[in-house]
Amino acid sequence: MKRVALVPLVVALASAAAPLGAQSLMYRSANLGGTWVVDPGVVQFNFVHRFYVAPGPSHTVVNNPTFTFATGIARNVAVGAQFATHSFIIEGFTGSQSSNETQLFARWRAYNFLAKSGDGELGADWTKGALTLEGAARIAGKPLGQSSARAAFGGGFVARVNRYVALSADVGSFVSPTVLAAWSAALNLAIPGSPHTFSFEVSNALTSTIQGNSIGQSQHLYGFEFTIPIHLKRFSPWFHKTPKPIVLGSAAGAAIAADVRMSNVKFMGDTITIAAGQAVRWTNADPIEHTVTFDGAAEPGSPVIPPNGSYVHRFDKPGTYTYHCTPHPFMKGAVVVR
Ligand SMILES: [Cu+2]
Repeated sequence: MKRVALVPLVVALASAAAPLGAQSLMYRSANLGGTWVVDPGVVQFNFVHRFYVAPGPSHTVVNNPTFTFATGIARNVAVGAQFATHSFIIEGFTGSQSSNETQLFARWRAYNFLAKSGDGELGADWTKGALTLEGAARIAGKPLGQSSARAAFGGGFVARVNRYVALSADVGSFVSPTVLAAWSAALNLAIPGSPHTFSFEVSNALTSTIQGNSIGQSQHLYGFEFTIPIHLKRFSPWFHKTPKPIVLGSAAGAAIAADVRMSNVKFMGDTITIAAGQAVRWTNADPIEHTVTFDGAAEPGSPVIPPNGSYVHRFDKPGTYTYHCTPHPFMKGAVVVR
């Protein structure tokens, strides 16, 4: 009964989290998968790095990375793989020569199915304002290399302090008195002007897989996670020669009194002076998109200017018009109209 009731809440979260795209650490704690599903045309790359320092005399630093690759294959359906080294699960229990752990998965909004090991996770979360609560019910076909299936449960929260900073914590455990619960606490950061999120983490879990996130170790591990959604359409310039020039905006019959090149992610000639009734032309010489966006919406500003595109705008009223590029807010310039 409870599970059924959770599903609509998950769908509600999905739309709330959508502006941040793919998997955001602003809506997920370190050891829970959340309810993210990668969009088609996007490859999600997440990198978790955890380490601990072995006791003396060696003080060896032992590293435990987990890589996630996933992509959307349809609306609300994603497939992917996680690869972890130094897995406790493999190392400790199966007697395998390799301590690498690979987890293949398919995710349908709200449900995760693990293809390889017969593990599964039902995830749900609930967001209200600055708070997200998360829950997960997991089943492991061969937990810890043993033969009988065993259930695990996890729960956690993310509290967003503002748009860019959140705190999160979670706990997950197999239903067993002999296995230590896994926990995490993290400071999560959204990187302004980018789709990336970053976290600093403390946890007692070695690897970020369903089983790894259900088994705690005696030592504390420190580390970070970096989430990178890669939009495949960004790579199209690799396969196309110089795009044809296009002109956006309009000089409305005015003379073009100044040209500003956008190159090396800068407006070249950051302050220009024109007379009222004259126009300015911006030309994008970079292989990436830019905008000309006026501070305080003093003028309408440009749409996205593609590589080799230009934007023309006429200024009728004297004044100082400062502007920036929306994807690259550190790109700044000013037009002085006399
Ligand atoms: Cu830009």
